[in-house]
Amino acid sequence: MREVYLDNNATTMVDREVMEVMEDYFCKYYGNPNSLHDFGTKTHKPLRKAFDQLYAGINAREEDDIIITSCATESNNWVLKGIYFDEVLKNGKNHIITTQVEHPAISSTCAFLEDLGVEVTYLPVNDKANIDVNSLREAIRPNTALVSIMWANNETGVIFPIKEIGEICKERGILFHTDAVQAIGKLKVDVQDINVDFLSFSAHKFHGPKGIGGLYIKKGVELTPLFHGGEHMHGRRSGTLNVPYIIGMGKAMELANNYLDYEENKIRELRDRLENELIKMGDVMVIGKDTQRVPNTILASIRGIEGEAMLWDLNKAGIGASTGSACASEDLEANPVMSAIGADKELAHTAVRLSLSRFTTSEDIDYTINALDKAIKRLRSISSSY
Ligand code: C6P
Repeated sequence: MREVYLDNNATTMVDREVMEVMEDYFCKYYGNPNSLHDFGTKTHKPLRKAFDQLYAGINAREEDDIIITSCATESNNWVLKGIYFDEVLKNGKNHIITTQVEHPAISSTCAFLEDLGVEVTYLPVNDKANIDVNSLREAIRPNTALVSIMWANNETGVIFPIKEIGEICKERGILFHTDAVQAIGKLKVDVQDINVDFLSFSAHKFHGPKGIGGLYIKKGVELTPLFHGGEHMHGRRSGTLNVPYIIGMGKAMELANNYLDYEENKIRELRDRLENELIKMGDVMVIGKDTQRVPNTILASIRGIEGEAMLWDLNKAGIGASTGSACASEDLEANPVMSAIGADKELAHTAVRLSLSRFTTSEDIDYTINALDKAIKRLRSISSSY
């Protein structure tokens, strides 16, 4: 049976080229980069190269920081909890603005901070699954410490107006963080083109290894560390560097940027074909269809069919998809983004997310269209609500 992986917003396959550059740094050049002997110092050059690839990948300046973390969840937690120390406790700025559709790495951390007395405004999304910058303008208060808004939504793929948001934050003198996990490798991410103070990313979303990510911090911006210890990464995040994974993430970032045009053209074309054929199957609504979206993502509501039932049929056909965020897949709550755009409970339970990558082929799409058609016919024939 053919296997088709369409859950690339959850995680991606590690690129073979990434595996190859990592290999030697497990058993051959395994020294601690802080050690003075050759085992340690031999890691310096490849690490330098990896950092250069990361800086070039997001167009950071030499004087900015890119701090290695274990994943975007850590990067996001660090920004919010660091702001709690730096702005809430020290400066009495007690207000954070975010959206109703952030990943739990933001929303759960905000809920945790609310328990500590921080006020959080969750901006709504409109029926196009996008946010209205006027609602941001209206939400800003004199004590707003931080705006944290994702670059592209992981469920719908909708691209938020990050440039405008950055300008508003600059005008009002407010720190701005963006979770760019779903933007890297799908869009040009240029930290000099937008006013952003912090930007989070995770390597496994762009064909790098799991368990490594980063936080860009603009030159001169303070952020109290979460990890104190051996003063690694200029004292901003202590802990021995994960040499092979950093080297892999650097390579993955370089490749992600090399493939941007391919994503924008070929992957968008495959995504659009899949989406249009799905819509033709009837009573299918694509969330954010007329909004700017990353090229690889479809979040569709297929009327009369529970998302989980659809996943089951697709899985039996060898196709991996999701009903939304992978970390929410075990609870049977309705898709939270569907709820945020105002879908009723029944509709919100019909969400299916299909996300492609540069390894998705035209044959994969033909196969998926056929499997979707069969699954929709079968499931609707036994549905009590269709
Ligand atoms: N989203 C999804 O299925 P980690 O797990 O730390 O590498 O990435 C967390 C994360 C943060 N922000 C965004 C926008 C994300 O999409 C994710 C991961 C996956 O949508 C898994 S829950």
